[in-house]
Amino acid sequence: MGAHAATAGPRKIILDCDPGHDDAVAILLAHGNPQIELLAVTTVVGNQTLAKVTENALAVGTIAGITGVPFAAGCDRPLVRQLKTAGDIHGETGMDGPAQPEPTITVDRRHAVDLIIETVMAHEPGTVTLVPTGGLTNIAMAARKEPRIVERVREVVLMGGGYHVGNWSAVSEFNIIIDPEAAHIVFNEDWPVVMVGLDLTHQALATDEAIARIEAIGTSPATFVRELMDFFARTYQDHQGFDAPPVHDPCAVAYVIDPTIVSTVKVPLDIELRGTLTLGMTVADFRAPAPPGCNTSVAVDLDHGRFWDLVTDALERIGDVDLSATPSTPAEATA
Ligand SMILES: [Ca+2]
Repeated sequence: MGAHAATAGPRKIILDCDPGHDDAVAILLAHGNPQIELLAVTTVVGNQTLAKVTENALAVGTIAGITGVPFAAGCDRPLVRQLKTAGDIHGETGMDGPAQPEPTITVDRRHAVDLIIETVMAHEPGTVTLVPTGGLTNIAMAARKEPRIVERVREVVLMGGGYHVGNWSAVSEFNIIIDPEAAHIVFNEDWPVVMVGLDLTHQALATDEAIARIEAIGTSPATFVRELMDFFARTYQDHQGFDAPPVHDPCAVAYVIDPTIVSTVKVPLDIELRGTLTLGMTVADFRAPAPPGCNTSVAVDLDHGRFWDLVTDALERIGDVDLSATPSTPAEATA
């Protein structure tokens, strides 16, 4: 894994997300882990409308006590297809369950696509990793608007797809099927792509033991995660028949932190755009060893214990966050 030995110090990431219960855990893991430097949080339509997932991202940033990190909203519809959202799994707000605080973070005025481009171009080549945990609309748009980001990005570590399993259909996963053309762009650009798909994330179950460890932390961010998981567990039980919910998105962050926790295999990957049964399938060609120059990989095996150690450790480091502080806007209005 030469890519991981290139630079010392924390890994710089842009988290492009659609919170989303598991996106919320991804934000908390990225913020709380000292191996990660969170450069920006960008939002894209997906689990719910852009307005809702952006509000949720700001709420998570507030709960986590994140300061000095820009949060920007991106594309509000897929490139080609009609909008699909996932209210059955994530509820009416996209992050149903816990009460949400009034955000103390305001949204950046830049479009997420511009913020991604500006951030990548402002850093040394090979130092910024993109971590998309929603549909790939913003990332595809950024690659088209400023093609020079492609050779500058260190790698794209995305949650989406699956080489043996789907969740939206028999073979397609939600983040890919909501914008397959965007996924096609991202998977075919000349940058390293690591697909952390359902094959891997279905191993990241929020078991009773994992939740008990988080609950025992006793801080407001930990309680928030426990309440998120209570809701997520019910919808995953009702709609997908899982005994414990798979917490997909932080697996991509965990790979960036420590690739020994999320092992990968190089394999050619492409996106099906025309299948009547297979639209949005991430097609992995395992027939032979990956050819030279293959720059796509799939995540295969999760170390479940060490994954939850990372999440627990991040929440412990974040500690308690005072949510009683009045949002700045009303105070300014009366001043
Ligand atoms: Ca997501």
